[in-house]
Amino acid sequence: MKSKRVSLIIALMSVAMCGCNPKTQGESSMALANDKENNMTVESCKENSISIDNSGKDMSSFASGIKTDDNEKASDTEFVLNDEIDEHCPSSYETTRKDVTYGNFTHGTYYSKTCKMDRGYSILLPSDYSKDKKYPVLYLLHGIFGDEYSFSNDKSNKIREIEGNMAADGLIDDTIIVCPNMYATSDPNQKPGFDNKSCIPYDNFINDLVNDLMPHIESEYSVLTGRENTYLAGFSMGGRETIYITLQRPELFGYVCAISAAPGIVPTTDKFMTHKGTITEDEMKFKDDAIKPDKFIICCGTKDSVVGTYPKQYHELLEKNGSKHIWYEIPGADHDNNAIKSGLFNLFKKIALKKANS
Ligand code: FER
Repeated sequence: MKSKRVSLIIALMSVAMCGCNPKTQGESSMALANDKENNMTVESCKENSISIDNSGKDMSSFASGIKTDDNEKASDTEFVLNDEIDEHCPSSYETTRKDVTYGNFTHGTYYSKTCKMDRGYSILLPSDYSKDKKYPVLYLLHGIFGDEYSFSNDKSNKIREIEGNMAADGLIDDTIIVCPNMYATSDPNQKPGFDNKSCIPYDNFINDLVNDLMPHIESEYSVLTGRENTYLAGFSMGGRETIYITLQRPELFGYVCAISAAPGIVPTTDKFMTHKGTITEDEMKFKDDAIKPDKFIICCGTKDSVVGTYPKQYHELLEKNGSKHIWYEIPGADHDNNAIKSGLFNLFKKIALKKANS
């Protein structure tokens, strides 16, 4: 697991070596490394933007978090269903249990009118998925350079275990988890990168999600519809789009969690690039008459080496603009699976509390 962490650190160093961003945030004090050892190649570094050739390189540390040891930072304290946030996912919910049959990931495609092409998604279906039942749905968005396999191929995020164990304990109903490809471009040759043009498809995902993917899922699978049964979560770039989508379409999602959200919703410059932003700081809020999510969680690790304190800044902006949400920090977590597990667990815990009270 250390090798992945080292490769992310080296990757970040190669970006820092460009030295093109004067205003940086949360930079680590790392020694310079030989370029040849780098896990990704910095191809150009001009006008505060960096293009990175990600072809064939392992970018999974961005897409689904830095890998950590199983159960590292898991909490052993006894779980109590209440309205409190548990900073870490309790180990009893992220551990594989012998008596639980977990859901399985499968893959599907849909035609996207937004992107004018077929697009893929991974979908976690409960082990006893049946057309005779209807299930709530969580849309779970990956990080930059990711795709629909980022979460399903990474066994250390414990998505199956957390959903399966909480359902087995009767805390939540069996829930379908859809992991889309969030890069909503109509140009098959366009690739993600740390520059504004390469990020447009991420901000375009809202159109693909609402107009193409959600209708597809609702017609192809036995799902409950409506905001009470429709949840949204995302990690890093997926966390950024989770916040953006929630502010634009708050009536669609009852329960939302943005984990370690990346910068760029509002204008800023971080160590990777200068972000034009999609909305202004004043627009970072729900519209006055909006139907809002029941719970809107924003969280981040206290040791996040990639997005630093940007999630906290989103929280502060939302607070300043009077938009209700829950903010918490995950002690000791980096840009990693401890943050993902914590965010997912607390999202489901809020859903569990609603179920218990209904
Ligand atoms: C950035 C910092 C972080 C950024 C994206 C990220 C597009 C995303 C990281 C991830 O998804 O892991 O400035 O700009």
